[in-house]
Amino acid sequence: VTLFQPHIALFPSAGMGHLTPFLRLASMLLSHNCKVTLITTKSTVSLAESTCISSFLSTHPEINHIEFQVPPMEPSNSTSDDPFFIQFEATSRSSHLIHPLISSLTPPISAIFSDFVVLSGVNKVASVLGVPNYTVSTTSVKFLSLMAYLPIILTSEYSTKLSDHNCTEIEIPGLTPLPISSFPPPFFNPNHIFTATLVENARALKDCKGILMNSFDFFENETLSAINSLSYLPPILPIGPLQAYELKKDQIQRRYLPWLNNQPEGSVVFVSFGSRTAMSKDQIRELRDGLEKSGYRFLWLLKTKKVDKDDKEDVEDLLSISFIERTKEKGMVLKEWVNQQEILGHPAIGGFVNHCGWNSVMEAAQRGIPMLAWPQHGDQRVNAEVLEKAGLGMWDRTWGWGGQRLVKQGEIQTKVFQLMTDEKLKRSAKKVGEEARKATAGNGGSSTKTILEVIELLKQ
Ligand code: BUP
Repeated sequence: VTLFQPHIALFPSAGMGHLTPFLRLASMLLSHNCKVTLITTKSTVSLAESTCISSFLSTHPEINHIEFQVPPMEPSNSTSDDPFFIQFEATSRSSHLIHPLISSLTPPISAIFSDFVVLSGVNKVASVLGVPNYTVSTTSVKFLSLMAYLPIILTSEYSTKLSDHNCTEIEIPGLTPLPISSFPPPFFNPNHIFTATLVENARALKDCKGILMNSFDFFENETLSAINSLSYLPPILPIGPLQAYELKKDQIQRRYLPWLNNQPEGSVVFVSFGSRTAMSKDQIRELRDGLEKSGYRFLWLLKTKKVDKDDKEDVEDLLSISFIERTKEKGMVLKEWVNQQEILGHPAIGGFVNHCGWNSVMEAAQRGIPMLAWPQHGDQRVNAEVLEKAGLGMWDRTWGWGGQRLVKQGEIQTKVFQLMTDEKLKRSAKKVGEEARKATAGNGGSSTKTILEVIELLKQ
């Protein structure tokens, strides 16, 4: 008997935050006996993306890889110089062009799993091919519900509200009110490419088959029950936290491992602001002094540029040789790509200072590591609200968006101390970890059941 093997085409968008959940999903689909085609753009914005794609493919030679040449855009007077936003827009505008690349594959495609950012174009391709398109969300359910409502929020009635300084919250049907201070600043400008791209794709949400969320029932319980009753959305399908995939041993650099292995259990603060946060030099110095004054051991992933290829400055120049000397027993500063998931799983890690990129939040959730959230841009303030409510972490709303104001060393020192000593937080974070592992366990976990049901549907 030959069993029908669903063939799923995965189409992520730009940046590690978008690529990572797709690769994790690809690996999961392979383990459930699906055939996978991975569509990536011919050139990527960051070096991390291209390195990651090639090492993933060399570990999984059974994956069919298609490179999609995104046609160059007219040089426009763009509302953003962020290379990731520009790539979002370019990929979004040309996403319908993947049709000839996937229309004659053998076996034929059974479904497309595509990024929210390319949804509108991919829906059209899916409909011509007569297959379902599932959106893979790379953010929290709460932020997704904000994006889904964005076309309505940007109508004139809401725009007036948004520009009224007395208005501090916005109501979205079924959800607890969202503070306006958590709205990504580009949302106040409907012409901003980030906003315009999201609005166009938000309008297409209702036409996809379902939204696969890297989240789990326990973590966003209230939002999940509310959102599933909204008629303008297809089913929301929590399938997370998505699990790390295996890489060949020689592909992983682990300079930090011997150091981490020598640190006492739960003693190290891990500090990382994701793959595309460029912190100012002044802020980096405050963070350096705050960390040192906290007295805790630290592993710090330092970045000064949005795109990794441009990040060339030495750690010593940025932080001073005397700091490196003074803290060499207590701390390690890295300016390279690490295996974050592995670091978070190391017993020495006791707390995580992080920007709240959604992948990082799910990785911390899975391990029950308490977080000090320091959101910088985009969905991150909404994500910080979510993780605080779930009991995974804390944050100080007065720190503002990244770069909005200089957060002083004393404030950082105090919060790091709280992060590492709050026993109640440790217990609630541990509980989150237990629930995350339950959700992804064998056949009985809620997230496992959900993805298996989707695969089953594709076999029919
Ligand atoms: Br940096 C770094 N190693 O050195 P997020 C990141 N990661 O494994 P972002 C590493 O990249 P967006 C490194 O574990 C996570 O899975 C990290 O995604 C991994 O944040 C991913 O956390 C980064 O979502 O993207 O990069 O800021 O802004 O799109 O959320």
